[in-house]
Amino acid sequence: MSTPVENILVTGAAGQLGTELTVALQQMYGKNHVIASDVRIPREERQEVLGIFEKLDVLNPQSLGEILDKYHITQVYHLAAMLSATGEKHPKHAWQLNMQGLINVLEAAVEKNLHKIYWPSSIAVFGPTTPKENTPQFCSMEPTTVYGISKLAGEGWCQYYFRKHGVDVRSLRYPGLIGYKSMPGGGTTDYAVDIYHKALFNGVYECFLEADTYLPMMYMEDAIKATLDIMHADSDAISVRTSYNLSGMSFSPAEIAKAIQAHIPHFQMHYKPDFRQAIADSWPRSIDDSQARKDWQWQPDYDLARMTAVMLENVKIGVEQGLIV
Ligand code: AKB
Repeated sequence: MSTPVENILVTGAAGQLGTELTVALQQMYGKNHVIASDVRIPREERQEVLGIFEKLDVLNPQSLGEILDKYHITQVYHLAAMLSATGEKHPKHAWQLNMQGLINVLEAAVEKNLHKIYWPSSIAVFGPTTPKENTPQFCSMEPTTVYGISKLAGEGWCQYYFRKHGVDVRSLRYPGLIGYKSMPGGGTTDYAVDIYHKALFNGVYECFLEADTYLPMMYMEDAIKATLDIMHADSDAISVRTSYNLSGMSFSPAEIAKAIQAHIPHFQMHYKPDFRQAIADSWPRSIDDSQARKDWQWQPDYDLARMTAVMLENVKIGVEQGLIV
């Protein structure tokens, strides 16, 4: 029996994760089977990377349905969302986009009998009443940001559609994601990407978090691996239908600065905390991801030192050659 052809739609494909995930999916399924979409038409360089592209507002269920039909889509990686820091500036729109967008995709999954859905959650689902160190899979969750509230509610919706309608939706609680191929936008963990650019080209960085603010983080290659691994695991192995804790590394701004100074000794860091400090303070310092390790054999490959070496080398090449999209 031959395996059915999978046609994949990625929403929010022009974002930091979407850009890299789209490329990884193209390598796995073939360029003609991956349709990138975003609410905005990306710059030409990024469009070239994304391949087949459709402008799509996930808040419009009719447009979503038309694209699903047009390309005979069988799986959706639904990434379109507003992140924590921007969400605090536009709380109602963040709620609408993050919640209604997800519900539109889950409804379409039922109506069109889609094979699988991927939807990212975040460490933002945790809050001040959550244990900060080695945060367990199941614990008190009282998020303080609109983004976190929407992710926690979204996890509930995913589990509901799985139980009630049998939608095979899978999800990971990403920590801050760090990669060199594309820039993040609107998150509290974004400093950990920006710092490499400023270290290389200015020799100094002003950090919007305090020196000792530990946060869970992950190198992009690990995040892509985790995403593809959970999506390819046997359905029976997925015991968590809300979202899995996922851990790569944890570090503070002072520690990433020290890791950079091992390569660029004159690099200087200054601290000027802003409103994002309160968001970071409400999140865990480290994550227990033993359930993911047990269920689908998750294991990260990168620590801070290894990631820093790769980031410094590739950000330099990327910026000089205009490869960062
Ligand atoms: C953010 O900072 O908002 C995101 C996240 C941790 O989900 N990177």
